[in-house]
Amino acid sequence: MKKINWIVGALAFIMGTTSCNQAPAQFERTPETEALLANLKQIPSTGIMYGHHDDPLYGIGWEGDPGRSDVKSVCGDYPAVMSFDVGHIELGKKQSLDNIDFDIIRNEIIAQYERGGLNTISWHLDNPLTGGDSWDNNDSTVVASVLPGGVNHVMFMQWVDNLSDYLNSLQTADGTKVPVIFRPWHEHTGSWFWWGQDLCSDQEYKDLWLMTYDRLKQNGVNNLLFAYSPGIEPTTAEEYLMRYPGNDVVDILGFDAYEYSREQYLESMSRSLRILDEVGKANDKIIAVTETGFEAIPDSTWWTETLYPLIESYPLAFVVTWRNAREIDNHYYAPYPGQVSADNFVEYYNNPRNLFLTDISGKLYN
Ligand code: BMA
Repeated sequence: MKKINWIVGALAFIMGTTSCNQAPAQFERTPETEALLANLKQIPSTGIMYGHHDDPLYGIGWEGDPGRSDVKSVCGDYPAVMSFDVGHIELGKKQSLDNIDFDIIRNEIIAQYERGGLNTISWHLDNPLTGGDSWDNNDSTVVASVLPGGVNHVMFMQWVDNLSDYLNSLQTADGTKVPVIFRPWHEHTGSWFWWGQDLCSDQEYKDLWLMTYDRLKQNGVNNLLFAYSPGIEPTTAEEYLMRYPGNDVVDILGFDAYEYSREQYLESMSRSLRILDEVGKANDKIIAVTETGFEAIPDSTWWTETLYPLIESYPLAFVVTWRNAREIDNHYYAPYPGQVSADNFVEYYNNPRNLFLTDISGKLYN
């Protein structure tokens, strides 16, 4: 044991002294994850993948029906990207914050991988200081409390360990780990989450990201690409990058933007896309609209007359719309059969530049 430690130490010393300006060690990714990273860079030359949060879990008027998806019911194909949330995995709970069994989420993540699609995961975790939820933003010492030396540091590391176990458990029957895009600490340029703009300093935010990244790495989680996704608050590339934790710990750049009025959406999307494109090119990163949508899609031509014209000229890998809640009235962001924008969604689907599962299956992991 001692001897091995000594050899490892000596090797680390030699490597440290032979290469200068070495970046922090990166994840040793699985081959499938490495292939995904390379393939995602090629996606924009063919089009933009469409994604939907919680797509196969539930929809309008149903929950847990095998193979069902509101998107598929409307256009005949699954989304290329499925987004999931692992809020409450940190607590060791059986169910997520949206009351879905983590075992079911795991099965759907594996199923989406096996049919050739992409998965992305967000984390609406609880507030570790107050015991409230992600949106409990009354205390601005929460981030500091989980950093080294903070009163919640030890507990928080356990939370990341619980998350790590789950991410490591995303495996097919033959033991292949499913690559996922992990999107932690999102919308941090707003102040509605406990890790938001007014709730911590720039340095505390970066430290939070790096600490999470390092712990996942130590725990052997090697099936992740990392996505950085502020909200629409940044007005310049500098502001977008104000809390950026670094090119070696981020693979995908994005932002989250919602429509509340058409004018506001056109303005914020145009600005955020311009900034994203600029920062993406400067840092050689994949870019994506990590969350978007118009709640209850009351606009019958939203897909082809609002969303598509905004995104079409940008080299985006994907655009994800939020969930079709089965438990909250009018909280949905993809159409279902009969919904007012359903026909228009089929038109969006028929545009060969909008990529769904059958367009990308077989092209992401090898
Ligand atoms: C929000 C809403 C909530 C949900 C949360 C996490 O935007 O959809 O109802 O709990 O996302 O999925």
